[in-house]
Amino acid sequence: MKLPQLVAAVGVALAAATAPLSAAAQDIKPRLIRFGYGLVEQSNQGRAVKVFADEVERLSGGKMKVRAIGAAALGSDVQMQQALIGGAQEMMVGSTATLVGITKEMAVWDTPFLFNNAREADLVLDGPVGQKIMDKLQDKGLVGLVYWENGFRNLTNNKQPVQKLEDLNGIKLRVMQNNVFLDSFKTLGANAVPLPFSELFTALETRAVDGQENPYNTILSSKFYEVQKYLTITNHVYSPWIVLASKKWWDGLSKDEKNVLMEAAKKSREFERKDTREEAARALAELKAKGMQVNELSPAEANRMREKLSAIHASIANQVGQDLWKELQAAVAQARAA
Ligand code: TF8
Repeated sequence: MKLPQLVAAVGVALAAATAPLSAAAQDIKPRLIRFGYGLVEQSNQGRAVKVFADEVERLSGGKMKVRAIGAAALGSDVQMQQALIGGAQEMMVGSTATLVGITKEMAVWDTPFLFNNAREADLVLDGPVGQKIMDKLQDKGLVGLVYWENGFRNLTNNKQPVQKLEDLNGIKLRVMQNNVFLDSFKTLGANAVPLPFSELFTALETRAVDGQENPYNTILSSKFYEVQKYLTITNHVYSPWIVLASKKWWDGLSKDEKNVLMEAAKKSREFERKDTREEAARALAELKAKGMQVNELSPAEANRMREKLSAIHASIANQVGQDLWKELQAAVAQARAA
């Protein structure tokens, strides 16, 4: 190779490396992506969907457009998952917990007290075990792109402050639609009722249920403080969200188009986790200012709750298989030691 040719070749290689997504040169068609989500636009979920949409548009040189549709206007998590599987909707973000009926392995994320902090969650979710579980969706017609943070869940209700385990007796508590959440709260003595998130506010308002559990962010953005008096800091489980695409649709995309979506998804993940954690750090004070009565559990009561809930572990392990359960435990131990 002569010197000018070499210089040219290096130049091309450099250009490719520094601008891997220069949209014009790529195999990208005009695409309209309907992206559904359950929370309101003014929420950590809504803000991150906006970041994803902007990134997709930027990286594709304006050819790929995301139409973000929030507040469950396209349906509950479960309804949207079905629309993705059927190919009637392209993308969504929602709770991993609502996917357990489709991919049973997703139940591992509902293990009470699995993670001690968000750092552990990030390491395990973004590591090989998180990927392995995400990949299982493909057999069911869904493609998982990234996990976002929903967050550590806390308990609210309208009956009484929950100071001890026994205070849960008789509380009619809305839970997410899966057996782990149902069993967890039955084990704790609550009267657990599965309901889609999209029906929750009304159910609380009309007192069809007494309480619910969600991260501070959601209690704030969904205005649950308007219809709930008591908040108990339980941090009983860390919930991920997952960004999903319809496999039927995804399989018809070019490599470049898939890259745009993956890059944008990763960017949105970094934004979303940071934004969620910042909001969570100030949300409790805001909820108090809005009139919620907040209490912590004494260490002894928190331990009783933990111990009761460990009874659920064996059934989750049975459901997802002992091998995966062991892999998960090893990954958590590794993250904890890191
Ligand atoms: C729940 C979840 C919800 C999410 C959301 C609709 O309680 O925590 O916040 O599923 O995507 O249902």
